[in-house]
Amino acid sequence: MNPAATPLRLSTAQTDFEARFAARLHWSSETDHAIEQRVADILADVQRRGDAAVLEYTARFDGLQAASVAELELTQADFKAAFDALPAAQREALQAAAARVRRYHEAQKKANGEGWSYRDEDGTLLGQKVTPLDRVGIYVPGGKAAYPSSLIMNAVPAHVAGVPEIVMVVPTPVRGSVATGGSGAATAARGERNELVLAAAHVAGVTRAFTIGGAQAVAALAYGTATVPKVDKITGPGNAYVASAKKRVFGTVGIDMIAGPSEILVLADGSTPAEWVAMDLFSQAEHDELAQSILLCPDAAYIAAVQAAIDRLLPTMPRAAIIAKSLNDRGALIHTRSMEEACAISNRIAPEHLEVSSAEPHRWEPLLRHAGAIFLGAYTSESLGDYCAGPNHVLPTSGTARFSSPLGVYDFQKRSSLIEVSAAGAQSLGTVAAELAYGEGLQAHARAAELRLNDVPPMRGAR
Ligand code: HSO
Ligand code: ZN
Repeated sequence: MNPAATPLRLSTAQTDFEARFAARLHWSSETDHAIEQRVADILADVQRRGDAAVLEYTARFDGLQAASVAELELTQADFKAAFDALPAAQREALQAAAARVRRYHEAQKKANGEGWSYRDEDGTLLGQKVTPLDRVGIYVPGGKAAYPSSLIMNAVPAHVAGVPEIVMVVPTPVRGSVATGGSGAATAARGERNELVLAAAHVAGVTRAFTIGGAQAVAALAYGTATVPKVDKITGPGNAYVASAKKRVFGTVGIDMIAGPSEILVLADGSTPAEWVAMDLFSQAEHDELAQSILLCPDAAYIAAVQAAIDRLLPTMPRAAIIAKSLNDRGALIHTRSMEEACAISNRIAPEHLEVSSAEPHRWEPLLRHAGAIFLGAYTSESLGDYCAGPNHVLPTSGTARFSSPLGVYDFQKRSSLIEVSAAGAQSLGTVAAELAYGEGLQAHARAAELRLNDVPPMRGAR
């Protein structure tokens, strides 16, 4: 009855450690060919037929019948009504989370989201101008993965960046009629709205919202329809269809990362109560059977204590089955020779979430180079970061923290270079540019530079 969870036990001292460790980390994001094909067809259809195609797919896949896409639009008043209808504790929690996430991203904008410039001695001005995107689309999944916290994490940085229009899409399937054509649904049925998501839209600064989803919603945002405005970038998580659609529209619009299953790596020196660490491992495992929870620790007795805590706590968890499958298939408790070795292994994994569950986290932090987010000390449960500490919870997964960063204000801004050459600057730069331009055989370039020299030389290579 009670599912058991026994993550793989490994020790860096064992001779086959490398092979077994590599096998455990392996994860392939195989793209299903059939899905790719269907998505390509949907994208092309929405591009061709616009609203009519969006309506048809929404009826077919979500069972939601509407006479027009305009009928599927939600208003700010809908967000506000959903917010007002929540219990006070939930309203306050949403507001507290949004306020902390806003403050963090405002600091991020101040630190590295503003323009800059400098002048050469001859008066030439060089700089960089930072501007927000005009319009972004935020995909919010329907069903079990509809997280109001994720909406906050996507919309707040966009809002802080100064994006004037944030368009949310969120499918609201009619119960029991998914993919059946929706014949039983009433006209303009409202579907299964997630009130907490709408309330989060109220606190996060979403401007417009449509109750559409899937590849058809991504297509509507990327190409625009008569009703859905075309956006410049689409962010937010989604299922395989949404991920495939986002990859395909990339180039027409910007996209954020394509996230893999959630991951947590705990580096423990044995000083944190074992139950705390066990629950932190559960917290990511409960997201998804494919999620990965790993403990690295130099203390064998502590590893045994964590396993005992897992055994004790698992039966109390409503999502025990998902947690057990994730820990059994992908989890690991790894005994290392030292904390230094644990840090080195963590760097090789480059985890999405890294907890340094140690009495001296600042001793180890300088050794840690690759991680989406680093949680320092026993009190810093990753879960606090998921909701309300302030930093973004959209983080690079599957080792991509080696080369990428958390979602941030910078993802909703772009930079333009600024150049203003003075009359004096044109003399020195003109000579350099002309020399290189002649070398490339581009006479017009050379001449554009030379015409601005005080002493215009004869054009080289002229016939
Ligand atoms: N840990 C997830 C985010 C999340 N957790 C949403 C709870 N709700 C991915 O980083
Ligand atoms: Zn989480």
